[in-house]
Amino acid sequence: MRIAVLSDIHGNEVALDSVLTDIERQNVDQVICLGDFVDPLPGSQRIWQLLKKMSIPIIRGNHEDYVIDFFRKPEAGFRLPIQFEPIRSVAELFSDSEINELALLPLQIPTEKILFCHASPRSNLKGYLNEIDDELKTELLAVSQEIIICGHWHHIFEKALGTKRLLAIGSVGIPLNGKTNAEYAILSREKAGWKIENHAVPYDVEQTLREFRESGFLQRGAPVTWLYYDELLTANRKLGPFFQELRSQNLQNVTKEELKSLVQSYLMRIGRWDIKRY
Ligand SMILES: [Mn+2]
Repeated sequence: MRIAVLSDIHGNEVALDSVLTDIERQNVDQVICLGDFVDPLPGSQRIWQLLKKMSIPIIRGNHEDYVIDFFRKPEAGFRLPIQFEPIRSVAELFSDSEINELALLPLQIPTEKILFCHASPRSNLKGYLNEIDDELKTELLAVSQEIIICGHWHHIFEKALGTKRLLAIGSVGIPLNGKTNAEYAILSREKAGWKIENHAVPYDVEQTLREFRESGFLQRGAPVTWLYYDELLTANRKLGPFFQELRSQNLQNVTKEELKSLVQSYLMRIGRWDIKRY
């Protein structure tokens, strides 16, 4: 049994195409998607149509939730209205019935030996990138499967707790492991148990960036899309650290213009500001 596991496509059709071509050569029995296939890139809705056509199990990630929430209640604002500006453009791509379909996607897919989820068994947003604390310990021990596999972090790791393994796989669409290759994983059952192979597939990043610019999505979702753009270009984390800084300075309720200058100074400070690009 070989299962290809895809996560965090984030609307990146070019990366997904490269991954699907690679999977054709890998002799897999099953493909599964762990969520966050939408936002911020313009291919988000076409990817949903493609995944449906593939008839594979699909989990609802936090970005699908953002799009659903925004679509249904744009007037209610948003959890952090400015941070999620790119979602406006993405939500406009979807029809009512497609949004209803997204809302029906499950948060977990349990099998006998493996539990598939987005960020963690209990949430598609909250999980554990760093230490296994008591909360995670309790959560993991309550799971009956021996393997828990998640996406969400765009960062590959594996943690063990007794006989249980927590595996996080990389991202197809916004890899953040330092190399701009589309990442996915293959789980295979061997005599000794399940084995995980992480695959990194080269894709045409320039084409993705061009589509981001030419669709107008880069401009309309600014300044948050500036951070995504640089993540695509470098495969290094920008959104997480930037918003962590904002939180630590209690600067979450700033205006769009203020946010623009904060993002700009952040990118300047780390040597990544390029006015021509934006
Ligand atoms: Mn996520």
